Amino acid sequence: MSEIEEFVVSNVNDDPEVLRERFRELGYLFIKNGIDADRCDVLAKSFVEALTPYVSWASDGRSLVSNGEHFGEGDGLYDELYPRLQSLEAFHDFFHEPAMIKLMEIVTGKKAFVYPIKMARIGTPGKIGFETPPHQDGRSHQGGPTMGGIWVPLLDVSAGMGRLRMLPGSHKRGIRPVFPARGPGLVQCEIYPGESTWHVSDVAQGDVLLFNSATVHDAEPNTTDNAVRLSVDTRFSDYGAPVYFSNLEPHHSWRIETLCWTTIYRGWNSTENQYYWKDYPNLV
Ligand SMILES: O=C(O)CCC(=O)C(=O)O
Repeated sequence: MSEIEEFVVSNVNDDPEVLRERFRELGYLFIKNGIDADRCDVLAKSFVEALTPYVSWASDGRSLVSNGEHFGEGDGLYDELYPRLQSLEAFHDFFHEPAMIKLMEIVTGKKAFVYPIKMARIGTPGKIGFETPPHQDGRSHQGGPTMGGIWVPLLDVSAGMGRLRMLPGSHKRGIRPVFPARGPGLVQCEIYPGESTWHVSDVAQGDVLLFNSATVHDAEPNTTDNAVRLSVDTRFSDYGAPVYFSNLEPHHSWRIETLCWTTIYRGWNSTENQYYWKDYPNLV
């Protein structure tokens, strides 16, 4: 039986050494109002436009509803819609803004390198059992101990909508064996005896979660009638750490033929965040 505690809250202006020590201890940082909520709002609006008519604004104008067909990663409708999100320049730029890099550098204590692979998550209801299973990004992204994950809700996420959960301290026990599972990644890692307390909270637009590559995390099921959870995430490391080649390709490009950088970059205004990793010194 698992128990739930709220995330330990951090603030971007806390002493960086205190934050790093907390990260070392818990394996994650939950930074309240870590980035400007308006930036999330702008990106959410572009996403919703791209997801029309399947996802639209609820009457409160601040949350989303699913209109009809529910879909998860790998479903036909997902494969049709996902390239539209991946093609948005603002989505990729989002993680290269100075405020984002600053958060990553709290963790690394050094110059950060943002992974090229960027993930957008559209959590519709009606897909119970297909939510993100407990996993470690160190395995899925072949990342070393200094790789981290950064996850940002583009709109508020409350209980029932598929909140992201962290297993505090789990990073201290290394990369774990896995077995097949449903949901993103298709594998689930072992949870060891005694690991029963998870951390999770309602999160607001602009909050940020940063987590160690070995921290076990998963998502709760979206049990709402029609609320959609929208979030984005990527990986980062200290500049110079090895970056495994699969992270240089667009998310889901291994399955969706139209997902390649040439197609994604078509229509972008700037080349600044295109192929920016070409001179990275440690691609493996
Ligand atoms: O948003 C999700 O459901 C999955 C996110 C995740 O697992 C990650 O960012 O590593």
